[in-house]
Amino acid sequence: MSQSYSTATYRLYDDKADFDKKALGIAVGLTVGSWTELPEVAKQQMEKYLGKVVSVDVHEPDTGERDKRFADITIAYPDLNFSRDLPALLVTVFGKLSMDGRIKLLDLQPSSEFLSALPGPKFGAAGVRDLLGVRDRPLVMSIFKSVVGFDLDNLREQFLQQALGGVDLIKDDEILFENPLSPLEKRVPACIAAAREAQQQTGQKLIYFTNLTGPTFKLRDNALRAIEAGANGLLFNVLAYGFDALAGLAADPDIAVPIAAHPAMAGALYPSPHYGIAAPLLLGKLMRLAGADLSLFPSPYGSVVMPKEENLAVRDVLLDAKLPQKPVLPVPSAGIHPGLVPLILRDFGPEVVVNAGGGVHGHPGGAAAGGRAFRQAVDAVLGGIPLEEYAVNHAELKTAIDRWGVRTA
Ligand code: 1AE
Repeated sequence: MSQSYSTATYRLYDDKADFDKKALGIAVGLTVGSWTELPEVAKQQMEKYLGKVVSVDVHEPDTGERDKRFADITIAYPDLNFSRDLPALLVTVFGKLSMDGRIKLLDLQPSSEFLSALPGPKFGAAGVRDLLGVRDRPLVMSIFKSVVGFDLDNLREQFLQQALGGVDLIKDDEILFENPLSPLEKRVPACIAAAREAQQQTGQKLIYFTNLTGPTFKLRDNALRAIEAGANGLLFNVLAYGFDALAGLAADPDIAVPIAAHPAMAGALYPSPHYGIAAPLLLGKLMRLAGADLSLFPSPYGSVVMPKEENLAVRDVLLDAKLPQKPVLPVPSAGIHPGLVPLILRDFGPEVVVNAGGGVHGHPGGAAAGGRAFRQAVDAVLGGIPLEEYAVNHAELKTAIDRWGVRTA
């Protein structure tokens, strides 16, 4: 039977290194440790555990700027060497190596055998749409703002106002943890009751992504407590806990609600050209393999930005039809306002969540008007009507445009 391998691709900067030698050093060093010194009989036994250099693509700068010299190196790792979980794969391919010079992990191509061990998202993009009964338009999400130090009545009212605006999804702020003013057992029922109240007026279903927090070993209990209290979605700060914590939650049959992955701390990992993990892998592929139903990440347009090419690469991997795990809803976020909706829909297409906090709550007419302005902006774009023209008969959109303007590029 032929052996299966998972591959990793790195970008390695070095002004004078022999990149072929470096690649061999990685392939051997991260698998069997040493090779040339082994006696022939040991080599035969160890061969199946030995990493292999797949390619070394050297980029010599023509300007003579030696610090820009790099190579893209792909190494194949025998699946025999690690168990079928993300921590084992990540530590194998980028454990000690992540600290060894100017090296960035660009991509992982796990074998189909490895992939088949990861169930991925329970709902995925289509499943979330099924829960909402919305299949024909981009979804709109609103983020709670001003949560710390606010009591239950205030949060309930904030939730109601957001829901009345006709948004599909509402997420807690990621910095809302267990606290005496708005404990999970009281906050969730209050918000879900507000969702029902709003639904009577808007006719619209809504998912509330309650922030799942607490020590790692209490996450499962806390998730079940939230669901018991009525939560129909969970927000999770994946990178603070690790991908395997998400994988455990997503695979748990008792946690039968969608999970939105927040990118908190991602800035410590992806933005450097020299170090860390590339955004499409970190916020795209790994989130999907671990089981996020929605993945949030900075957009190219708002207040916290990611270059557009990188951004669309995150989107591509979340939706890539070739991966066996269900596609994940991309949620480009941070500093989004209704005047950005044409750009978001142009670049991301219909399978996207338009997500805003300040862009909803900062609407001069309040959060309900803010939500309506977003829904109107989406309708305008889907109808092929410029926002300014649509705004003539849509007061909330008009006010939003007066406040934030319309970005065309
Ligand atoms: C990239 C994450 C965005 C997020 O969580 C958040 O709270 C955004 O808020 P606004 O839309 O920038 O106010």
